[in-house]
Amino acid sequence: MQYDHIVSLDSKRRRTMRVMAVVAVMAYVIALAAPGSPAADAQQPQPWRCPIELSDEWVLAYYDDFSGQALSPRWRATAGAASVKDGQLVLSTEKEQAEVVLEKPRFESPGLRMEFDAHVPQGTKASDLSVFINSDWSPEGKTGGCEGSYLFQFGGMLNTRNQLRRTGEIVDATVTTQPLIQPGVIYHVTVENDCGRVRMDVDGTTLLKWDDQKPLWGRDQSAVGFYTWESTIVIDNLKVYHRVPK
Ligand SMILES: [Ca+2]
Repeated sequence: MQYDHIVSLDSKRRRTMRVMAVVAVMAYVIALAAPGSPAADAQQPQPWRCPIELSDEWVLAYYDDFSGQALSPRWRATAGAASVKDGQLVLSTEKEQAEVVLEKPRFESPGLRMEFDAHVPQGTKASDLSVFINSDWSPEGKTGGCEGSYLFQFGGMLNTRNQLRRTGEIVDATVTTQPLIQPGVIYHVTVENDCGRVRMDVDGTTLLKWDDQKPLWGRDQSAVGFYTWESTIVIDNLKVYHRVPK
């Protein structure tokens, strides 16, 4: 009888300990999954880390106010027509796409930013007041500059949506339908790839942003340019900045 009592006590103690162990494990798991815990943070996609340390400040690498009589030979129209008129770059096409690429210089840093003023002339059709950076374009290449790049489409698809294309693929998370291009309005546009943090601002408001886990950058992804579709776009006061290695 006494023996049975001892067995019963041991059995109860073991059950209690098992319950306590299960509770402790559950509490540990819950704590690990809590927002801000190391485990929860590890589940979040981490921003891509630059392989080289870059300057904190943005350094002006190229400036063009298109004040010459003709378009600088640095620029090459790869589709449609590009020219200088009234101190501005005019890119136009009546059919399908128009594109102009800045052949030199190229921008190899993983920190790259372009800023410019742009508009579609009053009374004309608006579609794609668009710009690309980190393009793989080369004079010997067979594809247009916008295809192997980050293409920021403001008023893309016949002025129905804004979106980012990465090497031709639409990044669904960036698609919006407002604001769209109003012909005659001059916009100040900034596009940036800052070590994988990709964004487009129009008049100081962020139109799209997206974190790329495998950012485009480097010598083979270093061209920039402009793009439109069945439209005319006018560009001025272009500045290209980069962050330089420390
Ligand atoms: Ca100008």
